[in-house]
Amino acid sequence: TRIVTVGAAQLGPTGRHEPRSAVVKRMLEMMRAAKAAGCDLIVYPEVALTTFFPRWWMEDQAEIDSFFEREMPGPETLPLFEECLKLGIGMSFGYAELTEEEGRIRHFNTSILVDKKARIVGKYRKIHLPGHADNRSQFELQHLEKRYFETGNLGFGAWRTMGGVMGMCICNDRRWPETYRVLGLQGAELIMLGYNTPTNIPWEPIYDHLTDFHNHLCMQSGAYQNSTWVVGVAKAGLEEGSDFIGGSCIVAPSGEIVAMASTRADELITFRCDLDLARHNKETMFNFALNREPQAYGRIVEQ
Ligand code: CDT
Repeated sequence: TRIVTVGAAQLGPTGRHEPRSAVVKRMLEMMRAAKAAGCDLIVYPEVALTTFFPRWWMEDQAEIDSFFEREMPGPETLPLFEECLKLGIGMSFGYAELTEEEGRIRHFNTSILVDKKARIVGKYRKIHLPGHADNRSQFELQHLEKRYFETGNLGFGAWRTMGGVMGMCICNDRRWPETYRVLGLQGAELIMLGYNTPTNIPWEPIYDHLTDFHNHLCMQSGAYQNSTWVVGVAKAGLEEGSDFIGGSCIVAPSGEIVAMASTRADELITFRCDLDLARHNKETMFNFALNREPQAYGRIVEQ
């Protein structure tokens, strides 16, 4: 057995003017609880440090940038890293990243993986950006990720750390089978992802009644089809008018949900994940080397 005890740290709503220090305090409380519960690793949601700002159309770049982190760790996030080091626990969380690359300012929806020595060992920038870039002002709540973020430019990475092969993706990525497969092809045994998912998409309401079902459906199938653990962590509850689903969960390589949050507030769920369980189906049903037929899959990567 290779046990990695994981804490999925669901966050309840965060207000527009709630300072990062207040969110970090909540995150630290859950980190201490996770350590007390024997966790090796704690996973927080997408854009964990602020409210989920892409719901608003904004034009003032300074206002937009106020939701982004220019350094990681920065002064407000350093306590998370210090506590990681003190407790000897790994962590992953999402944040809006502002960086200068190729001589220009860039904005990404990012998550990082931090090891038990508080070193950033993995970084992922969201590839499947949902929503729209145009102003749909007829709707009180929009979803402007395509306006505020660039498509991630780091690919889907997997990292050998904490005794296993770890992957990350972010929210809408979980709905795409290619995400898990590209991670699975790198041997991922545990995939961490955070999400901010509204119960209602005003311009596309056809499946609103199935939001929770689709949330679990895609993570469970991704876990099973690639024989990997999946840890899905929500920002949940009523946040500035957005009604976000909860349902944070830990999914086993069998596709079964083995732990699930029951509230839509700050809530920690934990599970002892045996990474060796991921090995079974990687060697049998989903032995990729033996059973995949990539010569028939060409259309998947056609533009
Ligand atoms: N954050 C995020 O990616 N949310 C999307 C909802 C998009 S609604 C246009 C999701 O896939 O859950």
